[in-house]
Amino acid sequence: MLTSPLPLVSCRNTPPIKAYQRLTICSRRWNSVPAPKATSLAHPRVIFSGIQPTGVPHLGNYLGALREWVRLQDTAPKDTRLLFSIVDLHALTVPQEARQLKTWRREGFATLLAVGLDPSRATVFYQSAVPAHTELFWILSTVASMGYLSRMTQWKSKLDLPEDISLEDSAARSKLRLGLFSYPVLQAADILVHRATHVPVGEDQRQHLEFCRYTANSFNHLYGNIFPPPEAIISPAKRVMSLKEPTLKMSKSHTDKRSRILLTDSTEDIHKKVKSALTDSDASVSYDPVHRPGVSNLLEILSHFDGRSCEDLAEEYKSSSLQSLKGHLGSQISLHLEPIRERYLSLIADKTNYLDVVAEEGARTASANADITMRRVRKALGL
Ligand code: AQP
Repeated sequence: MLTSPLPLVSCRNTPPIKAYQRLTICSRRWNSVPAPKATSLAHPRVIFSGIQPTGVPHLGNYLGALREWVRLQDTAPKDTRLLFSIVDLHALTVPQEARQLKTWRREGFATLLAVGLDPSRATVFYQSAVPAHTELFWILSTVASMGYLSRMTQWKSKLDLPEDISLEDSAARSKLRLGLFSYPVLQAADILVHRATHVPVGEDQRQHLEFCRYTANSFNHLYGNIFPPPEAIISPAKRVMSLKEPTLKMSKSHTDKRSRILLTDSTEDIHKKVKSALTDSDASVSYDPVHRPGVSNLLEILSHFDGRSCEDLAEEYKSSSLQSLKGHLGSQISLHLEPIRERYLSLIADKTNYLDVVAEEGARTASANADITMRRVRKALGL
């Protein structure tokens, strides 16, 4: 049993977290997301998801994934197994500077606890600490379809290549590395090694989940029914858009830092970033994602905190100004993120090795769970 040196982190029992949970849970939209259904009686429910340590998580990661993870943790039946990972091996699909990656891994881990993941309920671990992920990756790569992988969009967007480019193209061949191309196979291994039945992710990951199901079925077809086909749980905040280019998703790697709100931003920074969010020449407020993506993104973000629909919010702000919408949104975001930021700062400043202890315990539990799968897989393969 782990004991946190920081009372604020013990998320089930302390008032600050309770207050935060109330804020989260009071959203009607949020509550309207049905709890995941069990896929099969033969497979107990297992929820797995991960986040890359490619920078401090932002509002898109939070609304699209992390907040959902905490909601599931707090509402899932007791016999549901929960595993959440800092998927550091995925970060290597683009070149990384070692010292920077080391810092981001730790910051990412602290963020998972700061948002409310409770290590006494959920297993929180670094992917690279559980070698079964990479062993299964290799095994799945022997059944994964090259044609399917070549049609996926992630490797093209990471290399700034057009979506219709093929592997035959010389630009693709010279830039593409095997790790980036086969990233979805490692992601499938992450999920399947834990026999996950449900995977909470943002909309951008739906394609990878479909690939994972396809690969699980291919394996099961050849070697027996080992893997339950996992279902995606897509958060209501499907795609939070960039504050500077509202037709692109908010992302850790966008060059303009003002395009994203970090979970660790101060109230002042949040207000500044929201104020400088790109809108259009029309100073009024209306909800029209196609023609007015900037202001519509602001309304969408507000609706994820406020619980009302974007149309209702647009109606309310119809007769006031864009500036007052931005002011209110900045306050709502700050109010919600402030307790997370405080917990994050105490975790990062903590002089005991609490984060390392949680990570080691998480790695042990995750390895034990993954080893059950790998024993079945090796037996099925004759290894
Ligand atoms: N803008 C977003 N809106 C909603 N959900 C999002 N997610 C990411 N961005 C948004 C969800 O966050 C989870 C973790 O994502 P990730 O960090 O592992 O990978 P990513 O999707 O590639 O995130 P970034 O921020 O864009 O990172 P970089 O810039 O490094 O590629 C996932 O569930 C994802 O859906």
